[in-house]
Amino acid sequence: MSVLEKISSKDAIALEEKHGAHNYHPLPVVLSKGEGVHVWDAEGKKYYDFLSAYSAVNQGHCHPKIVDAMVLQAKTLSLTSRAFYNDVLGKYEKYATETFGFDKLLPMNTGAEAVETALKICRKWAYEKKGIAENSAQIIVCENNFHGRTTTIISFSNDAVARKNFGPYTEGFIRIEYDNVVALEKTLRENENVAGFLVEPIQGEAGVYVPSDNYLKEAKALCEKYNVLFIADEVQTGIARTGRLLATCGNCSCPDKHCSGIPEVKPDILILGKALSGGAYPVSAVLANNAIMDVIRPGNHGSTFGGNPIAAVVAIAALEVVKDEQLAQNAFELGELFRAELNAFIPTCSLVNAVRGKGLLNAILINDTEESSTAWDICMALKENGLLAKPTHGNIIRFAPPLVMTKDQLLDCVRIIKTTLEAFEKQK
Ligand code: IF1
Repeated sequence: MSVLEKISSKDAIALEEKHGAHNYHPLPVVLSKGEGVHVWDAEGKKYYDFLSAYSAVNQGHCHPKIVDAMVLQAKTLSLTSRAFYNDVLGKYEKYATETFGFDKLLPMNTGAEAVETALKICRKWAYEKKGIAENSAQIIVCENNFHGRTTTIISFSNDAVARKNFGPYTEGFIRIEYDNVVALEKTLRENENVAGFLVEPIQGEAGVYVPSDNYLKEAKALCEKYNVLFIADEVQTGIARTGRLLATCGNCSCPDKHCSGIPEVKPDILILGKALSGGAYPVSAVLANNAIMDVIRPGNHGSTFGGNPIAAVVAIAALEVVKDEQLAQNAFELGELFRAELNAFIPTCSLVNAVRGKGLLNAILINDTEESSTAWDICMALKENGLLAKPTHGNIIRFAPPLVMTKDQLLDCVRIIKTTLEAFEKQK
């Protein structure tokens, strides 16, 4: 029997249970195929994917343009390391910096690595450009942040499960309330060693928490006033997810009509990951202008895989798909429709308190406690009815389908969500 012989969902789960570390508690569904907005389990049952690998698969599963680019490059040249040049990295860097409006890009692989990279750049900038005394730079972060899993990143998390017993923790971070410019100004005023402010434009893990309208703009203005770098973690919100190319959309050149006229918040440092590759490959990046990025010199930072030829062509293709298929615009329009449909339904259903979000990054708040299993139980029922979503906390369900969804498909999904909630309410 070969190692990859076809097995049942039950056996696949048993194998992971026995041989894999138990660092996740997945929904009991075993996926074996994906195409566009759909995935299929090992028994052939078809589902709508309403998680999109936590917003990595914005362009849809196995997008042919991205897959073709990847396969061709994989057959040509996959990895050189940065000890040598390769003939596609520069093309990608030019294309991505032009797309997002920055001078330079530093390529990494995962979101957490890109966040780490941004923190290093910020600290070095503080010592070499701002004139903060060595080892005393502080970076402001927000309560309930999620930026990844490395030792430094969990050091400034306040999620007990993510950080307990992983100490000692990295110093140099000040945590303040999210969506609170008064707290930000107070911290900036009282501490002259602040180098940067790291923020998610919408807090994903916190339950798709959308800040007040002017929060990011005002926070950016405060950062300018105090000569502090505004660092936007758009790993989850970026690449059209929230109905614009970036949730902070500033000087971008995307053709999306919803992008113009929206208050510009141009981060000093932009962090991207996930959908930068359409989920085909781990590709992340940090973007900044020369005055900041030029503090990084040979030997200061790097990665064996960062900027490899496959990553470069995959990212180009993934960004081209976003532009060609106007995914920001589609996410904007379908997001409005989704929230309108659910807002009309919520008064009729005692199980759901609210829907919130932007573009196709949304969540419903379930009328139960954080400790309850209600959101999980509803996700199990949704799965039975052909739609996959995952709770974040016991009483919040995140809804983030691929952005290549059509209006008819979205309405079909709304129907599944409504009928599932209605049935669940009756049986409770
Ligand atoms: C897990 C959440 C999503 C991110 C932001 C950096 C990273 C992430 C804003 C790190 C990653 C993921 C990772 C995944 C769960 C997840 C998540 F629920 F925890 F919050 F997406 F909503 N910045 N988010 O959201 O990127 O290193 O993973 O590539 O289980 O850790 P990564």
